[in-house]
Amino acid sequence: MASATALRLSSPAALAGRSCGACSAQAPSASATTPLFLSRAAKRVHNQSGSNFAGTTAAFQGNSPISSGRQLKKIVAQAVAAVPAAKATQKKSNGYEIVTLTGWLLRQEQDGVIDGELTIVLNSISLACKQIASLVQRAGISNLTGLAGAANVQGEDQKKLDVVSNDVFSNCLRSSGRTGIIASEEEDTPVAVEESYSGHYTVVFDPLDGSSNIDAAVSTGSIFGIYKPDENCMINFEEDELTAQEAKCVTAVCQPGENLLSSGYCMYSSSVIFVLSVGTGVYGFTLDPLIGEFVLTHDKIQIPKSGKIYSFNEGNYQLWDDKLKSYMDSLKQPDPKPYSARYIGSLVGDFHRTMLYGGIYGYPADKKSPTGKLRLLYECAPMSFLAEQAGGKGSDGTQRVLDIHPDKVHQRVPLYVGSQEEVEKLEKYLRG
Ligand code: FBP
Repeated sequence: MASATALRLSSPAALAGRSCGACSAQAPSASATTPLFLSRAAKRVHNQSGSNFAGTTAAFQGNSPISSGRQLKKIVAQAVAAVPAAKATQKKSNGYEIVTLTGWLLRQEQDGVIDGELTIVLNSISLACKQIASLVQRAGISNLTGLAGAANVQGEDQKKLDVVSNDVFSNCLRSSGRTGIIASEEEDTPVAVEESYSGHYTVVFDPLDGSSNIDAAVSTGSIFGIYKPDENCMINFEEDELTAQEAKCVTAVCQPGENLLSSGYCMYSSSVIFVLSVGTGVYGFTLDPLIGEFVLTHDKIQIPKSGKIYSFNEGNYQLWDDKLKSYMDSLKQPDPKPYSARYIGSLVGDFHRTMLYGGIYGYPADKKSPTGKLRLLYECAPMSFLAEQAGGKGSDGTQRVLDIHPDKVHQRVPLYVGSQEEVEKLEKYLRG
């Protein structure tokens, strides 16, 4: 720093016409009383406090001559304190600001929560959901209702829209170039993606859940889960025989939900809502059909700790074991009011309501389905990941669903998911 004496000698003229390094504001024409020293000091205060140059210099006018560095520091501190703090240049909201899913994902990427590849995979999934939303909404007028005339690996008659949604989902994931292995509820075995360019994420999905509701235009949904690529399961298409490939694929997808990086669902109902988590809470985006974008509408969803709503297919009551029957009977005791029953028969619709209102959704094991009906990989694990991210719980009645290590791709497990206290209450009954 130049010594005080040198600066005192410099001519005010030298100052004239100089501009501020920070905001290029013109330095006021130097007057006899504003040596260079002062203007440097003024510039520093200006840069520090963001106040306008003129205002800062004025703050110095009454302070010359300066004899020491210490005196200068004192004057700078006073000046900073004296200069009215510039109003934070808050971008004036024009009321049109929206946070789209793409924008939100880029934000997560910038914050290092996810990488660029995962952003692309999630964007490709949201594109698939937009396509399926329009197909579902027009199913009745585009002859897409009814059966496809084939059965899936679980022997269930596939709906036309099951098959079409599966194609849409697979195509979007493949063309993202960032998926290594994909596994669908509608496909017998997971498949390795030859078009994989980088990222090589493993994606499991139920392209259209609640298909029994499609023809009645009652809410349905798509569900997905994303796992990080498993180095040991990298497919070498040149060398690996098909069997070796398949073996690696099965290994890659048979991971406990605990390893999920992200999961979510898209609900096709009165609104089309895309809900996901990338491990930092749960967010919901509603499709704005006018702009074709998912817009943030549910910021950091929290499942209420308890909720007096239960969602079970009580038609199976007689097939349940006694402990579960006594749990169900307890919900109907008026203390003071009994629980309310709500059951759409579509996991995505029933789960979405449970996320927002609280309560419990359950699909138990019973004499007809001894291991339950819902698939661990495509339905139970992704929903339990979301429930936990929203402060709720996902259980098979005795353990955390996310701890279950799948031993087959289409494994089924009982599912109880929703408000923490409600799931714990059920677990207590089942422990007896
Ligand atoms: P799909 O994936 O084959 O549609 O089956 C799942 C599901 O439809 C869930 O969405 C729903 O909660 C449950 O099955 C309904 O089963 P049920 O008709 O036996 O109550």
